[in-house]
Amino acid sequence: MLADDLTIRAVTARAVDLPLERPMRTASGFLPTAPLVLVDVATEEGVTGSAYVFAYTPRALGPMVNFLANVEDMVKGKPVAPRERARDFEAAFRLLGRQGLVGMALAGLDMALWDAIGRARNLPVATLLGGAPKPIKAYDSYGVVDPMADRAALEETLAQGFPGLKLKVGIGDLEDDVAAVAGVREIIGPDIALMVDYNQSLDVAEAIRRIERLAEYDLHWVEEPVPAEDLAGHAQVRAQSSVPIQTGENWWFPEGMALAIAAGASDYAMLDVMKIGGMTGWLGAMAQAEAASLPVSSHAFVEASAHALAVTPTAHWLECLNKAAPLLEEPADLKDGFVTARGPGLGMRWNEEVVARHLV
Ligand code: SMN
Ligand code: MG
Repeated sequence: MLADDLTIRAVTARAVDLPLERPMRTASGFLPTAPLVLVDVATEEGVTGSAYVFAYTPRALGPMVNFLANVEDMVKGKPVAPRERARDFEAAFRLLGRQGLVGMALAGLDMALWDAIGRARNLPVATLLGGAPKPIKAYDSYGVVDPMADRAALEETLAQGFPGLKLKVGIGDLEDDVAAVAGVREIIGPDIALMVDYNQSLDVAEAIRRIERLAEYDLHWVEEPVPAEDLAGHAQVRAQSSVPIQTGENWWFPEGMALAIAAGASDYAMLDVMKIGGMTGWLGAMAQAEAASLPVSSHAFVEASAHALAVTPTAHWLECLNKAAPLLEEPADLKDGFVTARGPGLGMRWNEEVVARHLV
């Protein structure tokens, strides 16, 4: 069956709230669970495409599920052509704007469409996009870390062969950051890449002060030191920082990335396949990154990002933050700290028994 034969029959969205194996504390809030919207697009031909998006808070689950139910009639009977559907949505929601829950929900639909094409052709999405699945260097992503209490977990990360590790900082004062970073660096040794994430919690002056102090621990990057939308602030911090600045998980669509590049806001780009506009949005973003020589890492969404990074010319790191793993028949293919995309499609099939237990 060829993908151009596929016609959308139905869109189903379900909300689940999944306990996290490692609940995540950040300087901008605590995430005890993973609130996810599962999107399934059924076709007339019998193939179903599936993907999930991350709502950050269970309060956003209902509106996203409702919104997807409300757009079903816009795609019903139309071809499974993610770029065309994206254009339709762009036009239909021009007045409303797509940032926020609308864009997040539509990204789930976009990824499910790409998945359907891959399944119909029995090819991984990475292959559809002109590449092939390949191992992508991954780092293990932590929340706030207490080096003493979390020692066993950190040692497990090392035993798994991860070449990098990220922790959240900024929840207390600079001395708290130093204690965490120094403690983790001592446990992991000099050869593992160590990243820190402030989750937008500082102002420019404080960010410059803290980064200067933390630099001696050989940080691979400092992430979102100031509010994500403060592009000029990020550029100011970057100009004063000896550590590379990472931002991007809160860039909305490729257009948001273009503004950040123009502002010189970041040394690296961390794309969130949801906020950047699904796989279709990622393609626009990765072309900008190539033109600007920006190394691209992924944010969450391990399974879809492994496909996206496999075709990204400036691919850098994959964030291993495996929020959906328990819901999947087969979890992401992680070996020796590298993740390889799984097909066909995006390679995700729901474990319906687990889904049923966590439906909201
Ligand atoms: C993050 C991820 C998931 C939820 C909240 C924050 C994050 C990261 O900033 O980089 O992992
Ligand atoms: Mg982050």
